[in-house]
Amino acid sequence: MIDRGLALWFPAPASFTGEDMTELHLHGGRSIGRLLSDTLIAMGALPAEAGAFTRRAVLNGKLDLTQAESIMDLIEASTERQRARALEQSQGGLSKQVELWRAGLIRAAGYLEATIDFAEEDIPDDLLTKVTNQVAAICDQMKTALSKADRGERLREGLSVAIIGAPNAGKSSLLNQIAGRDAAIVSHLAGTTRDVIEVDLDLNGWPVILSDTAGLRESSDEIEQEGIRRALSVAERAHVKLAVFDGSKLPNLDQATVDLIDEQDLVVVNKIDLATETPETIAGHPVHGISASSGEGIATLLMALESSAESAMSGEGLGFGRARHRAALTQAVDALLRFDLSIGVELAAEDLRLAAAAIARITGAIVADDILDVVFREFCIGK
Ligand SMILES: Nc1nc2c(ncn2[C@@H]2O[C@H](COP(=O)(O)OP(=O)(O)OP(=O)(O)O)[C@@H](O)[C@H]2O)c(=O)[nH]1
Ligand SMILES: [Mg+2]
Repeated sequence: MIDRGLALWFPAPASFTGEDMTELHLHGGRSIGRLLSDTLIAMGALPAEAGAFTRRAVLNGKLDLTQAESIMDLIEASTERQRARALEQSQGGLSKQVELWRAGLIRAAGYLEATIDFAEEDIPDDLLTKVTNQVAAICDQMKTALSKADRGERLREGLSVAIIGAPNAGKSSLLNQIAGRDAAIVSHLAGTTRDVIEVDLDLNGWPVILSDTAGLRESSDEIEQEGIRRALSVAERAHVKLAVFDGSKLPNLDQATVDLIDEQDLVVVNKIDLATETPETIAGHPVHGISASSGEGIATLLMALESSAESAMSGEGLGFGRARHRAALTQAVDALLRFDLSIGVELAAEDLRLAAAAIARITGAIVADDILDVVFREFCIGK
């Protein structure tokens, strides 16, 4: 006797994995769990590895790989839009798209191969035109999907936004004001922040990772230099930068910050309580006047950040947002760009088959163990 509990029996094939399964529900004490698993292992059971259940579901044809990935995305979704996206993918939308492309390519290859035994003059002219047009259309659709893959990836992982600016501009105060808590140390001493401090935000369902960084200046302090190096590297990788200027120093603008402003960035003048006159634009960008200490102007700035997030992550057909999907799509597109009837029908058909095989790896219609390992490594145990 270990405990009193509940055994739930899920007979095949309607269970999650498609196999006979039993769940044992016991009281949550650690010693109960340990004794139960020791007992089961002694009886010959094996402990589950990461993603073992979903992997079985895939191998038994209950789910394809994109649906398995969407389960992981659902578990990790922290905002509403991430959840909705993951749920949509779990319903098999990606798989349908991949299957349409794959079936189209296989059919086209079949048509070409059927003409191999024909004398050249017997091949209907419009057949070759039809195949060429169809291949071009599929290639265009794949290129469009590839061009949207970045947006899909951003939605899954969150938009990275870096706060940059001169020391004392009020970057940490801004981070704290937005986060609604004292996440970063604020002080009147220039050069306070050294480490990069990250805060997760949910802007109306759009996931954003906001980073506070060290103030940019020449410094002889070794630790501060390292902080500035990190600040610049975060700024370089960020999707959007919030360039913060010190309103009390106007009309002086920190040139190092001005130089880092890119098209998609937002420009902020802080300490408007101390500023006499704020410029309307800096580096061609409209200026958001705020006071990080009082909160004035923050709501408007957040609305601007939300629309940046929306334009960076919204849209239809964003499902192919994993490195694995992108690699397969790129390979397929490469094969289709190579496709050329003038090199001979047989070789051309081979390129179509290569493209079909590449694309099939996305759903796992053709699946190798190493791909399964990559997908399920990220799962937690028990899923
Ligand atoms: N008057 C006024 N003071 C502010 C405002 N925002 C920040 N401060 C003050 O400015 C000083 C610097 O603020 P921080 O947020 O530490 O500045 P920082 O840009 O993070 O500075 P470093 O970490 O050194 O790069 C602190 O004394 C803040 O209280 C503001 O809107 N108005
Ligand atoms: Mg700081």
